[in-house]
Amino acid sequence: MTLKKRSKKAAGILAMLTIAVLLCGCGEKKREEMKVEEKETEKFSEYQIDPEDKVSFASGITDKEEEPTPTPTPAGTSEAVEEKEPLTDEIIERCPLSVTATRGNVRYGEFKHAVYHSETCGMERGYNILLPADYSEEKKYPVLYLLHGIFGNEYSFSGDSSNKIKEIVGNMAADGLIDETIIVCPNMFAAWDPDQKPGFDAESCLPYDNFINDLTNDLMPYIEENYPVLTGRENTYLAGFSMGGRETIYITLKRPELFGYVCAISAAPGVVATTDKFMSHAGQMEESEMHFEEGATEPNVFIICCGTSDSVVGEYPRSYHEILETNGCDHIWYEITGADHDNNAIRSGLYNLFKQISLDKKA
Ligand code: FER
Repeated sequence: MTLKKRSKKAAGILAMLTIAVLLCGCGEKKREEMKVEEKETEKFSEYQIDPEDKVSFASGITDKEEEPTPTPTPAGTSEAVEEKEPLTDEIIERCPLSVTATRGNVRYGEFKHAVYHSETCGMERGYNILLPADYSEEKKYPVLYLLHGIFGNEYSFSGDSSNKIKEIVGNMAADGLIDETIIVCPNMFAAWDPDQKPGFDAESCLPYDNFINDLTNDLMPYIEENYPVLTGRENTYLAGFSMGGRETIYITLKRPELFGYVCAISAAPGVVATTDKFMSHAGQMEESEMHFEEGATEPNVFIICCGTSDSVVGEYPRSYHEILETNGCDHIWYEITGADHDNNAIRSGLYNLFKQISLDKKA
C-alpha cells in the first residue's frame, strides 16, 4: 500500500472524473454504492490516499498471492474440496479451501442493503445484511455484526467477493457446524455531521469511536425489532477488521454483556495511546484499563489475530494481546503466517470465530 501526498487540485480532478464515470454507465444500485464510496474517498488529513488504497484499508489489501480458487463442485453433488475432519479446538491459521469453496449442493445467502434511523447520528444510515438462502421469518437466527476498516462503509465486505463471507457462513452451516447466521455489515463511521470525512487525525476518527453508541442504541435494537434474530450474548457475535478490529476490542471491553463471541482481526492502533506512521493516537483507554470490569460477564470466545506480514498495523494486534494477557483478560491470540492486511486474515478470523462458536455451543 502506498500513501501519496497529492495536491487538492489533483484530488478535485479525480473526484470529478469519478463522478463523470458514475454518471455515464453504472446501474442504479452501483451508482448508489459508488456515491458513498466517492464521498468517503475525498481527502481529510495530511496524506492523500489513492482511492484504490482506501479500499485496501476498508476491506483488506488485494491478495498478492491469492489462495487457489477451489473448483466449484457440480450442483447436486455433496463432494467437498477437502476431506472433512472432526473439529478440534486448535486454531487453523488458513481458512480451509473446503470452507471457502462454492459448492454445487449449497445455496448461499445474498447481501441486501437497507437503512435504519440513528438517533445517535441524527440521520438515516445504511447497512448491508446477509440473510441465509432459505431465510424465513418463521425461524430465529443468531447475528454477527461485522465491522469494516478505515475509509470503508457498509459495502466494504459485501462488495468484495474474495473475502468469501457468504461461502464461509453458508458452508459451515451446511456442514452442521453452526446454525444459519445473519451477518450485519454497518457503516462504522458514525458521524453527527453528514459532511464529515474519515482520516488519519484525531477529530476524523471520533465518529469511529462513536459507533459503540450507534450500534448499541440504534442498530442492534432496530435489527432485533425488524428481523427474526435470537437475542442475548449467546446469539450475538461481534467481529471487525483493522479499524473495525480496534472498535471491536473497545466495544467488547465496554459492553461485554452484549457479545458472547468476538473476533478482532488485524486490529488498528488507538485503543491505547501510541504514535504510528499514520498519526498520534490519544488512546480510548489506559493500558491498565484494558480488561473487563470486576464481575463482568466475559465473552465465551474473544479472539485477537493478525497476519505475520501485516504492512499496515504491524505489531499492534500482538501488543493488544500482550496488554490483555498482562491484565489477566482471557482471550485467544494467534497469527496467520505470511498473511498481510488482507482477506487471508479476514477469512481466517471469521472461520476460527465460527469454529470456536461451533465447539463452544456443542460442548
Ligand atoms: C492507524 C493505522 C491503521 C489508524 C487506522 C488504521 C486511525 C486502520 C487501517 C484499516 O482500517 O485498514 O494509525 O489510525
